[in-house]
Amino acid sequence: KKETFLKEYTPPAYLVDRLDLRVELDPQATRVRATLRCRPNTNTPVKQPLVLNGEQLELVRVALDGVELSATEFHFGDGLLTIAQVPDGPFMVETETRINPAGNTALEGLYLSSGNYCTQCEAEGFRTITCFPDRPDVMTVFTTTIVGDTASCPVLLSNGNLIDSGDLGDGRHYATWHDPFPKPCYLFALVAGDLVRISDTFTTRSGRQIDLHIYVEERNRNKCDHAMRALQKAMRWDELRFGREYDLDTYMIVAVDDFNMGAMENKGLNVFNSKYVLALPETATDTDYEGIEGVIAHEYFHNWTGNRITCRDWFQLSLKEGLTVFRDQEFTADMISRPVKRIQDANIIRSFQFREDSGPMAHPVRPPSFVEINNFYTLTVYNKGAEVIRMLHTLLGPETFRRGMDLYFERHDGQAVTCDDFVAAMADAWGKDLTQFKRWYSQAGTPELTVRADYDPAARQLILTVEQTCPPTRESAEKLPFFMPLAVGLLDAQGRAMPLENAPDATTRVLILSEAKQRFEFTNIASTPTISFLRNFSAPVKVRLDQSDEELGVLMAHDPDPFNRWDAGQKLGLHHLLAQIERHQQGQPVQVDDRLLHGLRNLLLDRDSDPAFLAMAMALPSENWIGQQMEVVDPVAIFAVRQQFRALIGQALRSELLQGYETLRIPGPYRYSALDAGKRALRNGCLAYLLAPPLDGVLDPCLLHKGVHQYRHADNMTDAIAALSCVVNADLATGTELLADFHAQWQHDPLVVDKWLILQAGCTLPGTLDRVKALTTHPSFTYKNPNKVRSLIATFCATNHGQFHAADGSGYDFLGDQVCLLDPLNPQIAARMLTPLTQWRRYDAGRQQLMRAQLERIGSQRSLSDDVKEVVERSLH
Ligand code: B3K
Ligand code: ZN
Repeated sequence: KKETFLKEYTPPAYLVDRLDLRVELDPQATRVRATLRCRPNTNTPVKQPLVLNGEQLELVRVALDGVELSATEFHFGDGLLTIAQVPDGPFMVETETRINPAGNTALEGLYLSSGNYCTQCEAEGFRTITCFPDRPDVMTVFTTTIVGDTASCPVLLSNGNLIDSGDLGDGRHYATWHDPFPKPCYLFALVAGDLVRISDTFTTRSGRQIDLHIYVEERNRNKCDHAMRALQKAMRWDELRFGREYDLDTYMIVAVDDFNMGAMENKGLNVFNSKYVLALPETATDTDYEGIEGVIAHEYFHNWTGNRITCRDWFQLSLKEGLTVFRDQEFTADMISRPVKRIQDANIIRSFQFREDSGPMAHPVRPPSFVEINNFYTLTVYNKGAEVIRMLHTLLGPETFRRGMDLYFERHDGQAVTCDDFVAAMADAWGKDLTQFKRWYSQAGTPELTVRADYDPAARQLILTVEQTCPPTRESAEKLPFFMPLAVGLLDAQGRAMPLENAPDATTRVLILSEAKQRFEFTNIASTPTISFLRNFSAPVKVRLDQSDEELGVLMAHDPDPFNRWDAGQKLGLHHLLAQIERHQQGQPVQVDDRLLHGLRNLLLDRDSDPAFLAMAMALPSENWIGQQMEVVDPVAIFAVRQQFRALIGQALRSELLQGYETLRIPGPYRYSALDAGKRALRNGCLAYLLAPPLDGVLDPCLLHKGVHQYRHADNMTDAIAALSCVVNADLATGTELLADFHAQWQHDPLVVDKWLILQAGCTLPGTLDRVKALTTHPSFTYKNPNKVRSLIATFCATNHGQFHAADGSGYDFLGDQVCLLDPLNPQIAARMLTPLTQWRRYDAGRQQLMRAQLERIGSQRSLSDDVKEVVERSLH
């Protein structure tokens, strides 16, 4: 594949108004007949040949306006079907192709999962089903007839409305679906198989009744309640918050076990990874419940942001993804807790997106080019893209932002548009120019702010001087200044919020930074303030602002902005962790500072704050975030010191932790609610500190017993897995025994088996790599299922830093092997697994060399996928 460039975009030469598909299912030889009603696009002046995409399919027949074409009248090869001579006006093309769903392990296009047929077409999978202009700016009305075996495929589904069905008398039956909304082919879906249907309804605010159907395998019939409730909540929320109503009469969700990502928003027929649908208290954790609610909502919200208004080309991916992530974040904030959700999302940006932004895969929210688009479904496009939308929301304010959204829907419904179109609607609603703001779409890298505070008591004035820089990235060495909102508050020595002039709520001022260096004055400031900078993480940037432990203590105890209250604790933790990592590297013993212990003790004694917030405030900064503060990342030292901190904190705060553990117990049976989930998180956080293995290696047996007891008596997966995880990471013998028990109990449930794999791959006791290697041949593991691969391989390579980064390179060697093994099966997953190696430049010379060697080894494989090749090449050059 060649690199594709945004600047080379040209409109399609031909449009397809209607597509009639007839798909006759067969595991090895599915026959697809397609009828395309085409017409020249008036936007393209010169007459051109008709070029359709078509890959991995056998072409049986091509006809133009009813006449079969001879071999000289068309060309089929290199992924394209070209017909040189087509009529000037509208015309009809028919093709017949044959495909092999059973042989499709890449899980793109039409494939089988547990014997059921399903499809994944985004981004460019439709071309492996039939010949078609596979680009999102060709929007077509689809009519799809599916023919399948009556016995093995009682259910036949596609987008839109069922308009016909019947028996063919030969052991087969058929169903015809019509989708009245023109759509790009990436939103096409087909599902066929032996599934059961769970039904409910939703009445829209205009009084239309929508049928809601969730299709699952029989064994999962009882696990869909939470997903159904989530869908209803999302539908209501989008009406209330954004005035958006559902448009078809039926909304279908299908859960399959084999899926490359979380889920897919196909029009009227979402296909989901079963991980984001199925839940029972005894099989799913609070985190799973929250994830299901969020992903169901995300896919539902795409119906307006993605489907009704779609992307002109794949460079505009963030148009739908950044915006839809913003929408699902807002939804979850309303469902659980706004501050907690904000902290989670900011953590994702800082721990993972910042790292992507500083590595070889760094790209702007709108990438200027790509080889394999599947490699650009990234944290930058999704999560930084959502931060960009959030900055607009902060700049415009909620009402103006809503008017901007309304304008966007009004102007572009039914169109395939660009990020510029979206920003233009916002600019018009605001009445201000957003040209500079759009640099967020074209410049990669994380801006770094250096903040200086000068307080003049005589003048009662504070001057904040903010300088912004942005490191060079592949697409540009020199960066122009970004335009961003900086929310700032000031606290006095007692921790009281100081009144501010020009602050909408009197205590938080939103500064607008647009220059490389800018001064901001705060007048009438009575005493030396403590600065609460970047409240609510108002821009996705790194901040350098010197603050003492005392100042951080004030913020930690009193900042009315929950994000900064949490962040002050993180900064305090970070400060001490980094100091001790340096000591550790010099061979000195690790100590935990009293101020940190004091802060943590206060959290444990806090009976007023939201327990979910306290649980996050209790957690030490992630290994990834710590690593980003270091010139040369020392993953083993980071792990060791952080681990020792946890053990020392567990010892020093033992009685408070035990007390927290006892008092947070929730009476009665498990129920998923944000409050209960928060309590469980805090209580299990206490348990994790108590069971953190101490330096001398012997854990108090009575503490270990608490973990075993909780595991054995839990009535829900959240508490069971939390306890099991503590035990597995504290004591090898007991952990192994409980893991065997867990497997015996749950081996029939694939999603629970994933958890069993995750615990083992994440185990921080020595020897994990050997156990992971052994598990690759365990009957409960298969390379063909992406969830299994992520659970075992990605958990070890991307989260078990202490062992993956073993100085002898054994972890890197293992990952090299795994990528080579996966690439021929599933290139998308293979390329994802590669991520940890892309970071090689961040480590010491020895590790750099070992990681590089693996990249080179992978790169030298014969017949490497475009997916893996692109990541390897960008990483090495
Ligand atoms: N749009 C899909 C992702 C498709 C990924 C293709 N490699 C899910 C989502 O973002 O909602
Ligand atoms: Zn999405």
